[in-house]
Amino acid sequence: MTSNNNSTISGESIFFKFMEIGYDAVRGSKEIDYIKRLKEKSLDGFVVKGVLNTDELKLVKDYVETIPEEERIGFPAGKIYPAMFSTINGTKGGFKKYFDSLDSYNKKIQTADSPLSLLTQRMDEFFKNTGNSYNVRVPRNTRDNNLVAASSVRFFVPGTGNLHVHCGHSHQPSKNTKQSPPPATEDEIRFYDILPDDFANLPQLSYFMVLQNPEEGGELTVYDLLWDERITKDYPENNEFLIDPNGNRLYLKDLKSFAIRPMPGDVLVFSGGPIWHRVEEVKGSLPRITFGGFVNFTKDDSGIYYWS
Ligand SMILES: O=C(O)CCC(=O)C(=O)O
Repeated sequence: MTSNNNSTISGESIFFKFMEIGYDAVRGSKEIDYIKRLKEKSLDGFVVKGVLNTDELKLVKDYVETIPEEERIGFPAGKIYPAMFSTINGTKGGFKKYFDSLDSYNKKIQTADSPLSLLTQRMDEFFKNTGNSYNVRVPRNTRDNNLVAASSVRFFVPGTGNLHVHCGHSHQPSKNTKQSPPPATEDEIRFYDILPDDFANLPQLSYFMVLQNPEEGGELTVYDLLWDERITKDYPENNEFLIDPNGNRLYLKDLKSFAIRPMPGDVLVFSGGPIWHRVEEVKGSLPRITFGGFVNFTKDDSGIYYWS
């Protein structure tokens, strides 16, 4: 697929298999399981247009802008709400901090007429349609059986709003096993210790709905480079080069890449586990606002978990 710069997907060469579809077409047909196609690698990503219509989008966007500053959690690109599951990372208070943040989020989504409830229900419907042969679930943590967050709102703030090059698989244990021995105290828990037993760590997908695009920047750049345990970074924020298995620098400027810029109301799902990618710096006065997370499969491939 090649494309010009006015499209959602743009670049000189579109070297991965990406497609765009309307939400009505997805809802109207159960013949294609798009999520399964990503797992089977006959597709690398897809953009579903118009998952929220203009009125719904306005309602949701206006609402998320009222989320109090003190409830938003800082992350390198700006703020996130609620905290990400990965904040349970074996440091003191991580488990409590995560579930405190989730409590406030759950209250908001359980309020029937809350725009956040509309958004979470629509994302659930979205996965039941795009992954229609799977049993679609949000994971419960095995420590106290509470649901983790299905998605999070990400505010990419102009000035700091970029996400350095990464791929989902490099952030988690590559083996589909848990840490051993089990953590003795709450403070030792890492999020992957309390994932359900049938949760397969690999492969992982990324997804997000755009709620607001910035005036400039904020596009997702995907690189012609796939995860390999031996490809590393010298420090997490390095946004210039990776290090190949022989210790040589792989400069991003020398890699083939293309850009994806979904419109507000669209959802992008892609193989963000294996594909190295980054979010470009947000410019102008408007923050980039997305609502997203990850998708993993069950070990027997009968179900998918979506989570943040
Ligand atoms: O745009 C977002 O919300 C984050 C995209 C991303 O880099 C990811 O999901 O891995």
